[in-house]
Amino acid sequence: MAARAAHLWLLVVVVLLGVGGLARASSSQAPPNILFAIADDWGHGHAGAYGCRWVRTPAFDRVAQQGLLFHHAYTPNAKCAPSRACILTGRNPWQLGPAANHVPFFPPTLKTFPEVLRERGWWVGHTAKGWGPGIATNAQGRARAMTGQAFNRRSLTPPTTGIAANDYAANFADFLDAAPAGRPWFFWYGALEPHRGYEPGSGVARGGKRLSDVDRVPGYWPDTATVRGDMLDYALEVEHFDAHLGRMLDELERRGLRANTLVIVTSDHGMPFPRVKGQAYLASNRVPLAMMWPAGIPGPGREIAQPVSFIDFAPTMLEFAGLTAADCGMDPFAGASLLPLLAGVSPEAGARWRDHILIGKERHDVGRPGDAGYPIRGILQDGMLYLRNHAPDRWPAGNPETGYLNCDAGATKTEVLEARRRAGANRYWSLCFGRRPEEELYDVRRDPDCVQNLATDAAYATRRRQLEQRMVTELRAQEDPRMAGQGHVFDEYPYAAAEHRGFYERFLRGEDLKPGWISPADVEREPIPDPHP
Ligand SMILES: [Ca+2]
Repeated sequence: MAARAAHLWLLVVVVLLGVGGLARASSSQAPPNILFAIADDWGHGHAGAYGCRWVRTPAFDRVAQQGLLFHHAYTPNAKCAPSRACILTGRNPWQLGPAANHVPFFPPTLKTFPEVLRERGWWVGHTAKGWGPGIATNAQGRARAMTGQAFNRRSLTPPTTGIAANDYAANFADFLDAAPAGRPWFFWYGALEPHRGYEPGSGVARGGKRLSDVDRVPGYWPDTATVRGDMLDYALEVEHFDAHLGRMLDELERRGLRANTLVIVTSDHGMPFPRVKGQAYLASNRVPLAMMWPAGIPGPGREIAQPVSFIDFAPTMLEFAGLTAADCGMDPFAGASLLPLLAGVSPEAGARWRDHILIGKERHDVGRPGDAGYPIRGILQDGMLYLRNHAPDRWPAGNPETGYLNCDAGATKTEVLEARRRAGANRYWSLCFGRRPEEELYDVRRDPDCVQNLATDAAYATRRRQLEQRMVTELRAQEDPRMAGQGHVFDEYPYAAAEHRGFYERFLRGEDLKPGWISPADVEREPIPDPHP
């Protein structure tokens, strides 16, 4: 079996080299080992390799310099569980049934690529956060190891009160120590940073940063010391993730594994700040991505401009293993193998690569009547982002009277909520928490913050219609239930955490539901006049 996989992999390389006319041939004789490093809530651009000065990421930069840096990598869904489900299955959220949602019951019939690799003899493990939050059991009701065996025994004294005690790099070393000789391995480094909460002021006090280091505050938050400080606390947590990645790269070097290990570094979605995580704007879905594999990726230091999606990872992994989805019981992929981009983009391969990205979301957190979500579908093509809000009467970040549950508590959220309470209205509050029109259209090259909606601008009418038609055509081909008038199924799938199911009604009846991810002060006590725009 292993011999067959290696043989197929070589064939793939030979074919690609033939097509691409590459600088040098691959020396790979076997599938690579794979280190998949995924931060929790780290936004695109916040790395030295992207030119950022206020977040220092020497390990990520090293991977980019010795491999590839991707400029247009996206998750289809900017929330932990659905984003990770897309990675693991190679399918878009609307193709995942209940797993489109955050905190779902993951369907027992939906297989993940690490489960396949494990079946085929790979050594598969993870540390900290794999898929989740939610509940994943097999048909017999037993817990599934969707990212392999857990390695969490090693701990450390965390540098701040907001950082986890898991010694990720030491746990990776334990995984390598336990790896059987002669078998390829796959390791999922699922850091818990830079997820909230943060130690307030830690970016300055412990990171030695200055508020003036932040080169730009996005247009949807006020540029205040509080917001800048919050951004620096986030930066410090990104640096913790990166420091452990650096130790893991050193470990590979020490063990002589560097050459034939594919290292992938990314994040599940954008930063845990208002209007980013949990939404569908450019900063929500665009993620950092770098890959390195000295023995297999020619032309180190290349930068990749093609749009890639998380649905491309699973097909890539199976190609390394010499398998197809049909071979191993996975549902058909919506994504495509990244091998043509890894091998070098020939004009032919470049022309064949996709020209757009589809995004979309259903229910994230609870907090609306009937546990309803906030359904969005979107398409990004040629620098334009088109969004269709399928239930614009609902509140995009959750209802005010339950505390906007799809936005984690933090200093920036508090600042924006307080500003509206003082003045009765506030531009930042409207952008972050207010209701939205049915259609949105942004020129993301000129307006990366997506604050100038062009959907009703006559000059863009043709473009808007083209994008909408393309999006609907693609979604129909992918059998999105919402395109067939069946979108209600996503609201009807039960929220897996029973203690918070039916949240809205129970909270308003006065039950103490302890929603730990928001602050009691986030809850609005007075009705908010916010007519539908
Ligand atoms: Ca996350």
